[in-house]
Amino acid sequence: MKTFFDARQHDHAPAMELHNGAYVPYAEHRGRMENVLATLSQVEAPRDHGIEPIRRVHKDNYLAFLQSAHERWVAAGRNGDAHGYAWPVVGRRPLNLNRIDADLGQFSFDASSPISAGTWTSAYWGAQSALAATEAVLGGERAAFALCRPPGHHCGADYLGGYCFLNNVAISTEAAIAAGKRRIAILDVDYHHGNGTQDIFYDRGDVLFVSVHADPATDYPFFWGHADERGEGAGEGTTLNLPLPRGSGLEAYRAALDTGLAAIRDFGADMLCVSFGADTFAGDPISQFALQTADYTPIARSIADLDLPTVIVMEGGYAVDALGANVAAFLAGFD
Ligand code: SP5
Ligand code: ZN
Repeated sequence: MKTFFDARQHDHAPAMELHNGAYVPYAEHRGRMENVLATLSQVEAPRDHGIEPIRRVHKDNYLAFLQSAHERWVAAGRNGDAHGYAWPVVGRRPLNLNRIDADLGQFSFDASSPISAGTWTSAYWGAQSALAATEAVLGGERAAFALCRPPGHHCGADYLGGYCFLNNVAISTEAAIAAGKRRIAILDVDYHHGNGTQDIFYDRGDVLFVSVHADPATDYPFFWGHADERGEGAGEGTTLNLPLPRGSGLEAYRAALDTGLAAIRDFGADMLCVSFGADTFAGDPISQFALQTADYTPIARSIADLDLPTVIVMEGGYAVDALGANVAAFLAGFD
């Protein structure tokens, strides 16, 4: 399968993240990609599609913030990675305070996504990898894979979070619509709910968002991903959340996935964008499902059986030593 990755996606390198009240090494590190790259052959660098396809998803004030946040952090006399510590819980008034700490709070929803010097560069080229995979599929490939890092599905039009800065699957979706696709299904099979993707398309009737994930009653991101979130306005009924309990293995997973696949068939999509996270793996250090490496192939095969042109973008997966094998097992289902 055509696979896209740019070496500049390694530049994003936060040192630590807040976890259970202490700072621990950042789980979403470059070693993840190195493990995958050692497993996959024939990885291509994306061409530069520019900023316009990113602007279809993200607001200009957020993009300006993301590009300058680390420089402003350093200019304020700080060391290390930038992250917020104060959030406007009720609403987010566009106050334009021009204070780095205020802006970090305004444009994020958690404290687990530090911005390092290379964050913008890596997020930009990760999005370009997603656009290159989309272009390949629009050009006639049956499926293509974007090895996105940083991941994207937690961030929204104007906020970051969950290790995510630019929403790669949303950028792919909007690029496909701009190129003439009419109805797109997004299937999110990361362990965590794709709250940013859901938010971006919540009122859209032309984009179906289906997610199988850990019940947010027990797991991050807690506030989104509950089964009663079903979209609004023109998007009423085009969001389908299929939460599963901790400990779920292949049998429970397949039952939920089959429900999601049936919804995608009913929707009549002309293209599929998959947010693939391998953090559903039994050995994942921050997640609690029980899938095995060999399970990813039949899961992917049943997705491939939809028989839709398919863009696959990388999301999470933190069992680094197994990540390449898990990705390869998933991609094998499309052979
Ligand atoms: C894309 C994705 O999978 N994002 C997941 C974000 C989850 N963040 C909250 C969990 C924090 C757990 N920190 C564990 C650090 C272990 N070294
Ligand atoms: Zn995840």
